[in-house]
Amino acid sequence: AALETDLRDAVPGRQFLLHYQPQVDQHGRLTGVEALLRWRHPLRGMVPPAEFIPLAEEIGVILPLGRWVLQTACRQLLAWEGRPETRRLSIAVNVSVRQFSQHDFVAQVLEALASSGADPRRLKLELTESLLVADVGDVVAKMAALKARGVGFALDDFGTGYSSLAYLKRLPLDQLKIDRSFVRDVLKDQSDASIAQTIIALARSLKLDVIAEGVETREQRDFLARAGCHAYQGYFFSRPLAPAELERYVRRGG
Ligand code: G
Ligand code: G
Ligand code: NA
Ligand code: MN
Repeated sequence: AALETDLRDAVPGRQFLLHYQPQVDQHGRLTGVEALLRWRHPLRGMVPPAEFIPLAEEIGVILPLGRWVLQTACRQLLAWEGRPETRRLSIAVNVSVRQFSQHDFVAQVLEALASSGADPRRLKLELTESLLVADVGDVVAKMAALKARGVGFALDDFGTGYSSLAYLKRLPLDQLKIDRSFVRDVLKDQSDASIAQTIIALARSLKLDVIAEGVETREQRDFLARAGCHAYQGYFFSRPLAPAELERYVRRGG
């Protein structure tokens, strides 16, 4: 309950901040980042998202917070567009079901883009399969409206939810993200290896990009590369970084 009060009172921009985790291609070159929310609590220190996102969803704070995340990511995009070494980076933003389900969600995203002046083609929204318990027609319509402006979509944590392939076919997605629970034991567990290979093959046949998250070792990366996955995110490349750290990472050349 104390955490709940603090969450209601926390001011985005003061206690919340975004970190950015590098996403790289087969050559290890940085192509974009995933924005990850951090809560710097005045007494508790850094509270991990797993501890406050579910609570923020439950009490509705996720709505103003999610709006702040979109605005902040778009402003960051514009700042990076202004420098040659970061101008091509994309930012992937996590969108909660509750946020996406708002009737004005499309307007919120367009407003964040317009007020920042960021290029919509550099913004990617990460959705989860849990969205598909809602009205799929509404989901598809919102996605189509944003895609028409150039915004991209990734399906996060793919394989952990309950979505059917029939739904998957209807969504105008750009990318599948292989959940890190499959990547973790991909070298030790034959089922995880098969699942990862199947997701990669599925993405390829649906003409979607595929990225693996939670890549922690060279061996995992090599296995995924052999299976046909050429985009990665994980501690092997970098943990999530504050903006200044990300800029240092870029200057070092990854
Ligand atoms: O950073 P970390 O790996 O601990 O994040 C844990 C979870 O919190 C992930 O599932 C991630 O998708 C979620 N998360 C991180 N940032 C955001 C955000 O800005 N909005 C929403 N809705 N979820 C986020
Ligand atoms: O899917 P989701 O958006 O929840 O994933 C992002 C989360 O995964 C963040 O909390 C991030 O800190 C975490 N993460 C990123 N890379 C790795 C990794 O290589 N290993 C593990 N265990 N977690 C990671
Ligand atoms: Na995510
Ligand atoms: Mn994920």
